[in-house]
Amino acid sequence: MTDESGCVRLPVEAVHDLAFRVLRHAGMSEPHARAIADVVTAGQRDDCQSHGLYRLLIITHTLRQGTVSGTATPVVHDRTPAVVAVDACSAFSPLAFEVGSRHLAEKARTVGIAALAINNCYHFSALWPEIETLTAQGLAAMAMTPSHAWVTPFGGGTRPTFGTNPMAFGWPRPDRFPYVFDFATSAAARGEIELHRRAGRPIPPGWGVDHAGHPTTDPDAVINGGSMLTFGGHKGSALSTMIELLAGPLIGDLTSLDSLERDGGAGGTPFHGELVIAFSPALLGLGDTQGDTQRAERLFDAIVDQGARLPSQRRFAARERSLKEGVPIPLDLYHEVKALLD
Ligand code: NDP
Ligand code: PYC
Repeated sequence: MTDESGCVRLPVEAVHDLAFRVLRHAGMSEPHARAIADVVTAGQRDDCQSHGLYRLLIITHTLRQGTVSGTATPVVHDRTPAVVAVDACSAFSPLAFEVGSRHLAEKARTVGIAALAINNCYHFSALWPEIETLTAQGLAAMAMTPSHAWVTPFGGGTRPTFGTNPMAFGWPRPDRFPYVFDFATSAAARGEIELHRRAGRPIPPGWGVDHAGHPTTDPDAVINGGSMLTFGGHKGSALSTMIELLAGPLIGDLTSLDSLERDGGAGGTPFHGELVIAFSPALLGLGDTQGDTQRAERLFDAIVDQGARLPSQRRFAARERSLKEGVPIPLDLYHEVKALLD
């Protein structure tokens, strides 16, 4: 039943089917259940454990609170030739992205650079699936979003103020996986700390502090009353502030402080907006597309030639393994997810 690492292995389609059934059982409409199942299946397939099937536990918890819509149809507002906004109408974000990204890609191909603002969404997902949707169409792309105020600013702060605020970037590469990075501007995603707590493992130093602001490796002390730290000291703090502003007030939406306040201690998925920007290399360059591609590839070669790896390389390798050997799911997680069908 389990492999040597204690995981159940299922074909990708079976993982998707399990996620879809859990979400339908929890009351979600077919379009939302399918869009969310796509994202959490991709996370599990690519060994992105903090944003794979584990998310179903939090999504269903959030649904039980009754504030999230499992059925709302996203509403598109075509604001300008370069700007589209999608009102998620208090539903989870994946369906809103799916609808909005078609408009975004079309606009970027027409005017060179375009922005998608997703508003009023519950946001739980990794950003790389969205970035890969755009790189697959030959576009470069960036995405960012706040979350709940769990992270204290660099330089003496003790009050959680920023979200874990991920930022992702992608660059299309002909006939190979795109260049993609996607990381929280906290030292690690909240989901990583939660997984350490579930497994009874200490977190690495530098991820968080306890309620008194003392460094700790106890995930529980960080989650309950403590706070998380930014990556890269003052640089992470500034990038996190930028994300709060660009994916918050700039697009008329909430900050992580607002989101946590709105949650009122319920422990649900953060509620706010997301900003996605797409760039057309064909329209922004000077016409030498082949030369531009070669210079980009030379840069990637120069990184890997000296032994460094590209971001997403581990994830893409996990994807290839999962497609060949089945998607590994830790046994306890598998049982918890299946129990959501009871
Ligand atoms: P990590 O710190 O694990 O880093 C993620 C990125 O860095 C990946 O692109 C990863 O590639 C790359 N990377 C890691 N190690 C190396 C290395 N040695 N050399 C080159 N590249 C490397 O992730 P986080 O904990 O910061 O974030 C995990 C996920 O959580 C993200 O997908 C993010 O979107 C999501 N998240 C979502 C939030 C939300 O509000 N929706 C909030 C915060 C996080 P690889 O995958 O191949 O290892
Ligand atoms: O892991 O920090 C996180 C996170 C927040 C919202 C979704 N994931």
